[in-house]
Amino acid sequence: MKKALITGITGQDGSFLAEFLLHKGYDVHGIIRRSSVDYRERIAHLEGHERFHLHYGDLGDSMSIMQVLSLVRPDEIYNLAAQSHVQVSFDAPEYTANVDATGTLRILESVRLCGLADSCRIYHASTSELYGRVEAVPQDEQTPFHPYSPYAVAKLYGFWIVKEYRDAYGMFCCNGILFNHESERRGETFVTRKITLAAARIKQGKQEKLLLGNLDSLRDWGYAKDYVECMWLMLQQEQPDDYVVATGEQHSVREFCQLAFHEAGIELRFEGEGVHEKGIDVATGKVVIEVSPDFYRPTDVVNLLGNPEKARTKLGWNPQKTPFAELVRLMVKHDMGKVAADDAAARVKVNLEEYLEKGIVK
Ligand code: NAP
Ligand code: G4F
Repeated sequence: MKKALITGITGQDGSFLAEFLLHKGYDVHGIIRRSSVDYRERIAHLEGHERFHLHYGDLGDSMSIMQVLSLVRPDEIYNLAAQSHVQVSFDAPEYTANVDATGTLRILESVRLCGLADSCRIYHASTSELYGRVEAVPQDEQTPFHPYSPYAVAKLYGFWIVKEYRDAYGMFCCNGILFNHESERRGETFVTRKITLAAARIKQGKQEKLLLGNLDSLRDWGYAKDYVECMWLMLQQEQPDDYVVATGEQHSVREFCQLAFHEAGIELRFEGEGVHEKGIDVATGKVVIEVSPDFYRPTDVVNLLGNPEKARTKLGWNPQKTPFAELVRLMVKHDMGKVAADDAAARVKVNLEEYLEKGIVK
């Protein structure tokens, strides 16, 4: 039985990858951070599985990484842990560098120090943000990098240190240059999930308006569940290499809004430009989307489109397994259910409080 270690197992990708590897028969180990609240929603359903194990550790702490590595001695490591929010990296650039850049080095060097360099294969979560202020469209493995945020600069170090360990020590390590991938498990402050949740809340009368930043930004959005398969495929090849993982299709934030609101039952019309642009509910004439400069970034990456040809031909991976429209549909469907369920739970709580107050229940 193969053993895999996943850093970032509580995140969107980590949770899908853990399910995928359990299904493949792996013994799955994950590194989690200690927190004062137990927040492991995405992997709660896996806890108790006989081949699922969690260990405390932090990418900022070499000793904890060494400890877990020497205990588990994995065959494969998937290094997904990161401060992954681009906007947050402008507020916490030093922390982002420590986890996303030096944290990657800590994993690689710990593998060497634990004597696993010849046996352990490593996948590293690299990113399309490396293309940043893009020098060509679409982007592939040959396109020059031009990072354009503290996050991207930190991830650029991660990319090169993975390559360096491959060349210097002959280690089997791969960079997956993943374009944006989303899901019903996406963090709620990334733009797609912010939109699908807002569309569901506005439709159900729980929110008046959605405030967004740059509506013109273009992304190549895929489904996270499909992308974790590609991470695994990279580690099953004869030779380590770096691969672009993308759908090859591009949409704007505005288009994402239009489709998500349509799925929620609201047709949108956009009027105005820049900070004055508004999304209007055609049926009611109400403004449901406004632009706020609070969500503009000091430097923004605005034209990402990946060319997944290498992953398609060499790995046999299907970039269009879940088309864009299907991705938006499944996210909105999930969030319509979630908003309704949260509302029902809140009503039960209010009723109970009222009944207790009136002495109807004791
Ligand atoms: P995510 O949902 O934000 O998950 C990040 C994970 O990293 C969480 O499990 C988090 O743990 C963990 N983490 C953060 N800081 C840590 C630290 N100091 N030590 C240990 N663990 C730490 O991110 P994601 O969307 O799944 O992305 C996974 C990886 O792919 C990230 O490296 C991201 O930068 C990269 N990536 C993502 C995309 C995308 O579109 N999703 C595209 C390209 C690359 P907590 O739960 O404790 O916070
Ligand atoms: O959803 P986002 O925050 O994702 P971003 O910045 O592309 O980063 C994600 O994808 C990267 C891969 O390219 C990963 F490496 C990274 O870890 C992360 O998963 O923003 C997407 C676009 C940006 O141009 C942003 O300016 O949407 C624009 N946007 C417009 N309004 C907004 C908003 N982004 C956010 N988060 N919130 C808004 O209100």
